[in-house]
Amino acid sequence: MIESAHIDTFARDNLPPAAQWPEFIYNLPELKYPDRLNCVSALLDSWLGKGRGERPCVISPAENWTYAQLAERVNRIANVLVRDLGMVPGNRVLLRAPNSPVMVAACLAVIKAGGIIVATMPLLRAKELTYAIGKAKIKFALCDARLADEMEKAKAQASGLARILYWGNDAADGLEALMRKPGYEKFSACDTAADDVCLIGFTSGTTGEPKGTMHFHRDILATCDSYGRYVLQAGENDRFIGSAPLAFTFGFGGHVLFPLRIGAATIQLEKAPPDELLPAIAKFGATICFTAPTAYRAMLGKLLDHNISTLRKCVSAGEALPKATFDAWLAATGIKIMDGIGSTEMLHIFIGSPDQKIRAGATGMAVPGYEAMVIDDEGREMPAGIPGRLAVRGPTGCRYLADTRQSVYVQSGWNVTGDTYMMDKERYFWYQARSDDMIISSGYNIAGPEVEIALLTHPAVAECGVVAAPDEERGHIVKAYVVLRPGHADDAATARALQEHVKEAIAPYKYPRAVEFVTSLPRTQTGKLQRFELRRIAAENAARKKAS
Ligand code: 3UK
Repeated sequence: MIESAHIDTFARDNLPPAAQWPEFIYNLPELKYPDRLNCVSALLDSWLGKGRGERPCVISPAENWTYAQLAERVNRIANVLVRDLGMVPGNRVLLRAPNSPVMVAACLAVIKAGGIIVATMPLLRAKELTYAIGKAKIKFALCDARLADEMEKAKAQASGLARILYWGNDAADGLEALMRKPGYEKFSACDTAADDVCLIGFTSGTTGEPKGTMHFHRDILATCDSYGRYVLQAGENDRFIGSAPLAFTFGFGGHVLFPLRIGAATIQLEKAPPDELLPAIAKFGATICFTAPTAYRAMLGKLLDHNISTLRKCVSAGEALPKATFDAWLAATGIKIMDGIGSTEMLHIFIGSPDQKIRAGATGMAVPGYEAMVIDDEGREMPAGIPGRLAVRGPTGCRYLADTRQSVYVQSGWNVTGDTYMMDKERYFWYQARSDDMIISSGYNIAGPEVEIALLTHPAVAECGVVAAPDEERGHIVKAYVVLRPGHADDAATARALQEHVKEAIAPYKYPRAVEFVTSLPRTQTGKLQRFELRRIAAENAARKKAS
């Protein structure tokens, strides 16, 4: 271990025991980082040294900053953190704001000063904030003043949160006022170790308490130098846009780390639902878009109203990208959506394909720098063509903050993501389902997402979720919750048409025996379908029917 710069050793003290770490591999020359490394020096300050300080860096509806302007904001916030708040290296700092230039600067400032960012989704409530504050022993928070309510409630409930600094309210003791102090324009980066923790990302916690995943300075660069460099292959003139909150590592990587690593520009939108993302792509001339499959689907119907001719690459992650969505987007825009599976534990995408190698319907191949395989329940590697559990390792990996679930995600040195995959002979990985989304009906194993993909090829279907519903006769049956496109009747005839459609698309025994029409589907703040919620509703329904 390299000597840490952390004075507050909490993160290091709460790393999982060495025996439970995944194996890390650094098999690309780019991944051999120096022992002393502050990733913000590499992402931001290095560009000023190379005379590129005047290049556009952060673009937003309200203001645009060059690299030099962002660097100065970062220095000013870092000085406030250290001199006014008394932050020391290793302290955790909670960040609460919609995506915005200041949010980007705040994240980088904490890391530059040797702190650890804990970014939180704007929609989180006091209860969830309190959990993060307690779990990560957070002392300081930087918060957009518009989100003060829940922040103050959390402060009242949580112990240990010493100080919240707000911005955006013109307060005399607010962040901006402190930033203006003379002498704050310069700040030399804390001399952190490459393996000092700089980010704790909480998982969205679909079941159980959220887990805090810990990432080092070198991990931040490693995701840029593996996925960013070899799969995304963006250039310095690219303008990145996207909808994921920076608190979701998909968004932090996609719209902050990847552009900064190559000297490109990032467009920060506070809110980017599909009907705002399209005009923003047109307005700001975005060239690379990061968003979820549902957003691509929703944008499909509105493409004609916007000129998005600047767009050249589209990345999809968070959920499987159905082939129907890939095909329709390609037909409408000429762009092949780059599917990629990533996770909070792995920091970013570890399976995906560069443009030239994309295969419609497959997630892709192991990202250079990563190794992936499919294993059986005993951990044995499965040959091509047999579905099993996905296992990966590479330069990033799972290290939970004080959590016994570490040994669930990491088994024999491999990160086991909880997804069922099949690898083909050419080493492309084909998504089947989350391992717990497999439906067992009359002894058959049916992957809910496979039925969803089949349903989505029917013109009446806008969105759908397929889960197991309890059934006396068969144990469980396949049940589809369907949101219809406008102009289709939510009646028995449509339900039958959808059932017939599935029977023709995939093995007939997989068809949904029950179809229920709904107006929307439950989703997490990261855009994922909450199948467990649908399962709960389906179970409740079944119980009610039985009782009546
Ligand atoms: C699922 C996918 C099929 C899969 C994430 C890119 O989603 C991210 O992180 P989370 O921790 O969830 C991880 C889980 O989500 N998943 C993600 N992408 C795909 N399933 N195809 C995909 N393309 O179950 C995985 O285990 O919220 C994604 C980058 C950073 C991220 N944090």
